[in-house]
Amino acid sequence: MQKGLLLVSHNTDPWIKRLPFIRRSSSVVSRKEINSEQRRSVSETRMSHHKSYRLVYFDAEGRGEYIRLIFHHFKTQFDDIRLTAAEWEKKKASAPFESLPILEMDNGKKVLGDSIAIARYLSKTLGEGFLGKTKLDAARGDMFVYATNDMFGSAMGVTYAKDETDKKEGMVKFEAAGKKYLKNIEKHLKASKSGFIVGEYMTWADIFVMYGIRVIEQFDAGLLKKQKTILHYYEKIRSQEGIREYVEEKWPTDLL
Ligand SMILES: N[C@@H](CCC(=O)N[C@@H](CS)C(=O)NCC(=O)O)C(=O)O
Repeated sequence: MQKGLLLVSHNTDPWIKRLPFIRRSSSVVSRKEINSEQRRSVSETRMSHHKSYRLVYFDAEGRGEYIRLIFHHFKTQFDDIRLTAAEWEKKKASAPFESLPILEMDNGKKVLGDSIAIARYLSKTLGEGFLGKTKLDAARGDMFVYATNDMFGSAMGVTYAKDETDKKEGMVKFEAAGKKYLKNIEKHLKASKSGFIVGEYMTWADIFVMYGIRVIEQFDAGLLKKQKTILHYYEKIRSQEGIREYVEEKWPTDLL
C-alpha cells in the first residue's frame, strides 16, 4: 500500500491535513458561497424540532460529522457553522474546553462541548431509544462509540503529524488500528441478526461505526478491499432515512 499516494489521491478528507488548515469536503458549498452567507449554512432538511441548534466546527468532517449525521437522520434543522482558523482563535476562550465542536442552543444561552457528549445529548433528545432501548443495549452502544473514538485517535496521529516522517509513523499506527477495528466490527456484524451493530434496531452506535468506516475509506481505503460484511453494512447505514440524501451528495464513494 503506497500510503503517501493514497493520501494525495483522496481529497475529501478534512482530517488529513492539520486542523484548522484542513482540506474541505469537495461537496460542501464553495468558499465564495460561504463568504456570502458569512459561513453560515443552514441544513436544508425539514424542520421537525423547534429548538434552535447551532453546531460550530471547522469547515471539515472530523468530529463534527457524526453530529451532522444525527441531525440529518432525524431531519432536524440546524445551523452548520464552519469557522476559519482566525474565527476560531477569537472564539476559543469561550468554548467549554477550548475545543470544537460545540453545540449552542437557545441563542447561545446553553453551550455544550465535546463531540460525544453532544452526540449523546442529541440522540437522547431527538430519537426514542436511539441510545439503546435497554441498559444493556445502551452500554453495548457506548462500547462501539468508544471503540470507534479510539480508532479516530489514531487518525488524529496522521492529521496532526509534524512532518512526513511523523506522518508515515502515524499511518503505520493507523493501519494497525484500522485493521483491528474492522476485524472486530466484522465479528459483531456477523453475529447480528438485524444487520445493525446493536440489537434489532438502529442506534447512535451505527452512526459512529458507519462514520468509522468512512474515515478508514479516506485514510487507507485499501483496508476495505474485499470486506464484504463491512461494505454491506456501510451501504445499509448509508441508505438510512435522512442519511442517504446527505451522504449521496457529500460522500461519493468508489467502494459500493
Ligand atoms: N474530546 C473532544 C476533542 C475535541 C478536539 O480535539 N477538537 C479539535 C478539532 S477535532 C480542536 O478543537 N482543535 C483546535 C484547537 O484545539 O484549537 C471532542 O470529542 O470534542
